[in-house]
Amino acid sequence: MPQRVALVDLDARLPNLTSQLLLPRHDVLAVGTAALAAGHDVDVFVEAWNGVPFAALSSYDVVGAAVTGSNLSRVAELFRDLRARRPAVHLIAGGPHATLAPAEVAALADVVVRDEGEVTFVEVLDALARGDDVAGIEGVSYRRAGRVHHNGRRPFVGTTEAENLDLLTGFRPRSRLRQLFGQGGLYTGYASASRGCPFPCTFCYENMIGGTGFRRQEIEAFVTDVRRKRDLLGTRSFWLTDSNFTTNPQHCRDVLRALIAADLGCTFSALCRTDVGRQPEILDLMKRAGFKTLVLGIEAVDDATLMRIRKKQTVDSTTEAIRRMQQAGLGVYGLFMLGFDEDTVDSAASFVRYADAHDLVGLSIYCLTEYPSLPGRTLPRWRICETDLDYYNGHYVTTFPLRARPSALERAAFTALLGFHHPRRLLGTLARGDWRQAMLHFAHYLQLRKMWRVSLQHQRRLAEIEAPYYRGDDLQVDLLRARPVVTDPLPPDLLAGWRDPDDLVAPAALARALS
Ligand code: B12
Ligand code: SF4
Repeated sequence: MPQRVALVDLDARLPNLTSQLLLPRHDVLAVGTAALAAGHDVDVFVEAWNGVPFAALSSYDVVGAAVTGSNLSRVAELFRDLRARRPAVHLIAGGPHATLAPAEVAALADVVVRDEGEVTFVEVLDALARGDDVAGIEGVSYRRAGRVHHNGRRPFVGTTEAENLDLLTGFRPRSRLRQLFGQGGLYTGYASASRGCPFPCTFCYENMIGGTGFRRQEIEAFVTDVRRKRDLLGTRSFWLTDSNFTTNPQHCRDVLRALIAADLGCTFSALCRTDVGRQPEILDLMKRAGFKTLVLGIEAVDDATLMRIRKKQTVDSTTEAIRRMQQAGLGVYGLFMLGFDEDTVDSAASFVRYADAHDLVGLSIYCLTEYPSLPGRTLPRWRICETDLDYYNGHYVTTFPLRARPSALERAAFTALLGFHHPRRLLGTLARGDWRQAMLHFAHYLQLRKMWRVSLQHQRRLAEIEAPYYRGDDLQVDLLRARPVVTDPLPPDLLAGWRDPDDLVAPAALARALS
């Protein structure tokens, strides 16, 4: 029997630097398209596009939601409310945080779909329709008798079909003025030419979510996706969701040639690594296909840090790549990471100096993140200072830096970002006739002011949390180890086969001995 399904994409509670891009934050449309093809009756609600009809959701058999760290509290609230209103509704969670932390997400959903949703979600729907258990379905986690069970991982899916935009029930495009003044941003299209990231960077969770490796999307479906979204949204501005658009140079060239041939009149931004600097043909094709900005993971401006975080690039190779992208007529937007043990309050300013020296069109600074419910990766879990996931969007400091107080590091990050995107720079960019960059600075500045107001409160909260742990700017490591903020041990049902050799959360006996 077909299930009546609603798939929901909720924005995060706190503003972040990409809030102005009005688009689904996760690919619920891909999941909905697969469920429709399997014969279910599906509606997709994207908060930024067709809105979420909260009151009507309890009339569905199944409600699925995408979960990131930063929107988890909103999904939890929605699911609690739906459960109270209609106990029989089936609540399914998927998306990146459901993949990383299924035990945590299983506390709020009946079934957690890990990794890609297209095949697993359909199998879950079919099982629900038959009244069967999900125990035999690969790629799901669920609670039974007080314990979370994780079924085996499902192999990644290959090519998927172009997304069905008719699923966006009730979507009425708004004028650009209503988008800007009513929603604080502009519709942005998105599409992916590939999935997966084969790189081992320690600080990034992408290689654990999208899966190590590389899967190409079928090119015709990709171009169809762009065309359909352009026509529906009336936007020509696209964000490509590939973890790294140029991972496979041959596929990348084929995609770019197809975009040039389709002549869609769209502009694109994509995430890239510095390797693209060694691909002059790709850079040339990008320019011809309508690429304006490449978003480059620069991360750090010293080689020791880059080596330690296994980024597999050097400062010199980055600088050379930037030069070549600019020579090809492309703007470079830099992404930097803050919070490594080498970092001080001056690190954020050093990113701005680097960005200025190399004429970047924009920059974003992300604070190193570890998750309270997961084993640490770059830092152990006992280095976490903020446990409220609403702050986990990379802009707020959530770990204890070794050589700076958390509140001071967060202030330094915002000061640097606000300085780089300050309106005084508008004059220079306007004088050069660069409207696009002037708009970017101005939009970032407005958004950063919003985020700064949140940060001021957060800095006060951090100052209280950090007070006992610092002498001057130095973290008292032994004290923190003895009395960490995160005290819960990792649950035994964390995720099958994933153990943390570095989980140093202080045993109670050690804490007592030092108190
Ligand atoms: C592109 C991208 C964006 C785009 C989103 C555009 C879009 N529609 O994808 C933009 C730039 C807007 C963005 C913003 C942010 N992002 Co982002 N983003 C990504 C990136 C690189 C790719 C996402 C993607 O499209 N993947 C391809 C599609 C097919 O996968 P998907 O969206 O995950 O959906 C599949 C499955 O997750 C699952 N699924 C998804 N939803 C659901 C729902 C149900 C019910 C089911 C069953 C299944 C299911 O099925 C889908 C199809 O297979 C990922 C990294 C990655 N590789 O996933 C980071 C990533 C998801 N982002 C992340 C973050 C932190 C952010 C920001 C907070 C950053 C910021 N400060 O601006 C914001 C916040 C977004 C928000 N929630 O408000 C983190 C999330 C970490 C976490 N633990 O949750 C990631 C993992 C990056 C990282 N290295 O840590 N992001
Ligand atoms: S930082 Fe970039 S290259 Fe490294 S794992 Fe994340 S997506 Fe891959």
